Amino acid sequence: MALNIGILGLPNVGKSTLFNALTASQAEASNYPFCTVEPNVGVVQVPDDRLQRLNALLNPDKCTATTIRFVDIAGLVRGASRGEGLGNRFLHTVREADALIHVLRCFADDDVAHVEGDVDPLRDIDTIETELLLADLEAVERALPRLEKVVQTQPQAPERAELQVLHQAREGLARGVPVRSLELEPEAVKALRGHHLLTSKPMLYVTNIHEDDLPEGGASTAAVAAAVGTDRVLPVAAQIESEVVQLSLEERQEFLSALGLEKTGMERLILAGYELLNLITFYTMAHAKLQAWQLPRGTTAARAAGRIHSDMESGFIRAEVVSSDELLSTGSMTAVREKGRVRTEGRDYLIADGDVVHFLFKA
Ligand SMILES: Nc1nc2c(ncn2[C@@H]2O[C@H](COP(=O)(O)OP(=O)(O)O)[C@@H](O)[C@H]2O)c(=O)[nH]1
Ligand SMILES: [Mg+2]
Repeated sequence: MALNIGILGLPNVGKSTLFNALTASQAEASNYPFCTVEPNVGVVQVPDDRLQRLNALLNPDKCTATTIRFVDIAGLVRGASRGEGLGNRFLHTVREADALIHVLRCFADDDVAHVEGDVDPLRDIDTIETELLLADLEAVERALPRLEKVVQTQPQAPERAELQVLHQAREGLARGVPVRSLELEPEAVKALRGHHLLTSKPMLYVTNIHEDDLPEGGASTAAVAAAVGTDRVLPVAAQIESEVVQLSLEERQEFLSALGLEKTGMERLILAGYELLNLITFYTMAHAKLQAWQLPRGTTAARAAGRIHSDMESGFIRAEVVSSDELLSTGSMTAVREKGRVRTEGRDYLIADGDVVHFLFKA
């Protein structure tokens, strides 16, 4: 169950260039707005230093990193919610995403047409957000009549709460407020989940900048940060990134330092995605297989076991836990056991980032 991140934005902003840099695959990066009918999908291994060090220490037969699935979503233009461009076809792909990356064109290049005429990332945010808002408004209005009917005939029906939240969402959307900004109670968020509203998804903004504006991102990135919040913006020079991934690891590091960067755009994007979605990584080592797993922060041990196998959640007995820092500094699994550093935790223990976990369960 890889995390699914949709990359969207106006045509010619650099989505496919970024996608290529991320997946180092060969998605078509061309100058035509509607060239990609089938969304391009790439699965990327999450870079993880800790996993590499655990691998060196534990020497398993197999080592598996977590993955993120990126989808390059083409066809979003002004009027998409009314069916312009690829219209509803692309909206469907957006609905399936866990989170969205909005790529903003911040580079000037007369050879690359801009569908809206000139470079203006704040206007572009507005254009795309409007389409997403309109699509959500339509989805909510389509869902309301059925729920209203149910609640009218059965005032105590469980749909009552859902109806209430939908009204709240509609009211917000009509005022131009995305669902993610409505500050809904967790129960309300749950009630809305089945509607897959586009503006409820966490959104990260990537400003696609000229390399001269690295590493901070220049005036355009600052303007976007002021509008959406600093922690939701990541400056990336997509063109350069797509060249960086062609280099050997050694050359890459040299090239990045020359640009004032420590990590590639892919690494920075994945880290930002983890932050945005509030994810942690934990590890299991069983049957000589070391594996990293993604988890929302605050997940219990029993639920975490269920991520691996449903039998492990239903038959959960206990978890033996050691932090990877402890394990790495102590030097071996046997040594941490001898030192009594392996904790026994129950089903409600909240898994921490970096935990190495051994689940015991009744089969
Ligand atoms: N100068 C410059 N050109 C870029 C940059 N990123 C993308 N391009 C070019 O812009 C055009 C459209 O890029 P593409 O990734 O296909 O955009 P998409 O329509 O958003 O997928 C291509 O010719 C790219 O080479 C950039 O950072 N700087
Ligand atoms: Mg493209």
